[in-house]
Amino acid sequence: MYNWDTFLIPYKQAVEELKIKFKGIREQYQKSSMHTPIEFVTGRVKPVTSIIDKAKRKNIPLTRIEEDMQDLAGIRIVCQFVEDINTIIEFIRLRTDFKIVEERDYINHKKESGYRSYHIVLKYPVETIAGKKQIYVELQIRTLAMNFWATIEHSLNYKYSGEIPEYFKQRLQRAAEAAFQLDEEMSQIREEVREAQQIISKKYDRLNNE
Ligand code: 0O2
Ligand code: 0O2
Repeated sequence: MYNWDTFLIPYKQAVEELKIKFKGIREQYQKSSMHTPIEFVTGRVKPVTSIIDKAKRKNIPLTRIEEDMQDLAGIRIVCQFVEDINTIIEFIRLRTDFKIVEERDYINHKKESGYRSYHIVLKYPVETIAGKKQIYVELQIRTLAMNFWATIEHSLNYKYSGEIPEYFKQRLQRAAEAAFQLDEEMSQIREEVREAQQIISKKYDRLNNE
């Protein structure tokens, strides 16, 4: 019997550490006068049932999971504007606490489903009682609109066990285009939105300091 709890400890730790790091960045931006490119950060370790399902689907033997399944640890960074995604990517490329292994641009090259997101696979060092262990972590960076679409599509995929009826698939593709248009529209008025957000944030700071 495979001891999943023990196997997943370093992944859990990596998710917790990276969540703290990215939330820290968000807080620093919030306290500065700059626009915050991170709206929120979530993280998860892939549930064991999903690991087993994916391993079966992709013919990955259990002994190869560590190497061949790169999203056991996942971090999602959600932004307001598409431009924020580039800011985050540039920022991640400059960091020295992990190594980038691969980048997948599903924003300029959307998936057939309509899915858009920017994926970065990292090798992240975790300190364990047996020494340093390098593990893969998948970062998904996307806008609120992309996240909305992906969340809905993910639940439909779950409902239909990955076999969404053609009729819904087409509607989802259209919805993905609508989300893309929404991102474009928002980008065009982003300076206006940013100024409004700065005014609100200054007002809250003043109230909190009174
Ligand atoms: P704050 O003040 O926003 O940082 P956790 O263990 O709580 O850190 P977890 O379990 O990885 O987080 O993920 P979870 O619970 O899905 O969400 C993490 C954070 O993202 C939570 O904030 C949520 O409020 C926030 N979040 C999730 N979905 C949305 C969303 O659609 N919109 C917005 N604005 N935020 C969202 P924190 O970390 O508790 O607090
Ligand atoms: P979950 O439930 O999100 O944890 P794949 O070959 O597609 O299985 P691969 O090659 O490991 O995946 O990497 P990829 O495609 O870069 O990233 C896979 C992850 O991206 C998925 O994880 C999803 O989180 C997300 N994703 C990719 N395509 C879609 C899509 O069409 N719709 C939605 N909603 N999400 C997508 P998992 O393994 O599906 O699991």
